[in-house]
Amino acid sequence: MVNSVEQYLLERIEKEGAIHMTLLDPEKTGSNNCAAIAQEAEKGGTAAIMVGGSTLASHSDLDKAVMEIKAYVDVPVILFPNNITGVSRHADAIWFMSLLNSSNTYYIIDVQALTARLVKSYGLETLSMGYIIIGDGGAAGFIGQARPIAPDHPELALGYSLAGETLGMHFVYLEAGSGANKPVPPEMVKLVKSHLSVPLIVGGGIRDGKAAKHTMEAGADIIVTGTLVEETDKVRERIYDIVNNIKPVRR
Ligand code: 1GP
Repeated sequence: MVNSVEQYLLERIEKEGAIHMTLLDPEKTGSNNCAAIAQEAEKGGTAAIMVGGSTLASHSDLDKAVMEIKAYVDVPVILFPNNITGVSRHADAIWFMSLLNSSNTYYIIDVQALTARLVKSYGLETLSMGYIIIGDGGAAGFIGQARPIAPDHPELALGYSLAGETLGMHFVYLEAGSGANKPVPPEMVKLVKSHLSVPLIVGGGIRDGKAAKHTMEAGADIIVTGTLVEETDKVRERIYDIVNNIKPVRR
């Protein structure tokens, strides 16, 4: 196991060009099933397991899922919190994130202030990240009270992304929303990546290797999929299809 999850991610991006992460929502998959899915995703080549969900309410389910995943996989387990409930002491790291285009200060800075002491007391590694909702953003957009950035306004996504980087965030995440009909447009990914210095994460609506490849070629450093593993019993093969399509090309 590496000493620092952030270092591990940066090294894998440097080496492989782009990497994949699997998002597991214990509320959707059932906390009992997360470990088995994570294990298959790891065998398919995913670089990390993210755990969270927009409406996740049970802290005990989160704890259980994280502990079980940790027992079965070697790749890092990173929390993707929706709220105070999204923090577990058993994870390797937490996306310490701000929903930059929320209309509510709760999701920009207040929930972070409420959880920062807890995160520190647990000794959780923090990965600071600017989170930006594109389009309606599905449940994340609704819960996070986002002012959605229209997919045909890449310059707005660029502005918020650069603001996140300039404020010191180490990662930027363009989110179309879990289960989105369409991923973040490649033109938007391309524009943001061409100006950004920190790694760019893109997720929402990516279901296969082809979509992942388009997103990677546009400039994504980290591709996140969630719904994909909820809809199949061939987790390893489906993840491999994505990993295989984003690996060979080096930028
Ligand atoms: C959601 O970006 C992630 O936060 C994953 O989206 O469920 O559509 O893969 P999907």
